[in-house]
Amino acid sequence: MGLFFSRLFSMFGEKEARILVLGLDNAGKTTILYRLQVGTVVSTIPTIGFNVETVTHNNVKFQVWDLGGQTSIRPYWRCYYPNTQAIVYVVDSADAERLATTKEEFHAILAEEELRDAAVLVYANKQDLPGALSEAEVSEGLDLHNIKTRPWAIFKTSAITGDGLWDGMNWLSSTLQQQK
Ligand SMILES: Nc1nc2c(ncn2[C@@H]2O[C@H](COP(=O)(O)OP(=O)(O)OP(=O)(O)O)[C@@H](O)[C@H]2O)c(=O)[nH]1
Ligand SMILES: [Mg+2]
Repeated sequence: MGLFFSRLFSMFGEKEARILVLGLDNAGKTTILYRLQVGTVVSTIPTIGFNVETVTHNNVKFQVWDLGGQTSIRPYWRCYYPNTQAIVYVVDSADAERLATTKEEFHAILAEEELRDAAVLVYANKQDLPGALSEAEVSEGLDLHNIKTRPWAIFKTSAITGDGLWDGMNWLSSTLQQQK
């Protein structure tokens, strides 16, 4: 039945995509999910487990999985890897101290066989905070330019003001629509 509906959707041009929102704890993942889904800033508590919501944008129906980023729960991220079309990797740009840690987690994700074909959208989040690293600094910190085998992009965002979030989703929807 699920397959029937997904075929029916694709007949009308709507694509479905399963995406994972990953990143260290406190990066802003849950705030971003609900900013996209309900359009407002909700108050969050650290995620233990996951939140999942549907966001439809530019003819793509995204099933968005927001996973908890605390050190002790990062090992469980891999349980969610199968059948993932894209990773949204969220960085707290105001947390320069943990840039090396977030790079390490990011590269572990890129090395996962199950995620080999997943597109990568990076949000350099919390740009509204004074002293936030620039998009170029986050890009360099994550060594993004060495990614050669899959589509990737970085956008500077603020989940509080909403700036940049939809620019990233525009990129993601057009990137996924180009894939079969
Ligand atoms: N100033 C500012 N604060 C933000 C932004 N995004 C998120 N926050 C705040 O950062 C804190 C953590 O946000 P969450 O969305 O809960 O972070 P998370 O990545 O889901 O954290 P875990 O669930 O623990 O992995 C909250 O107090 C948010 O309001 C942003 O763009 N700017
Ligand atoms: Mg969360």
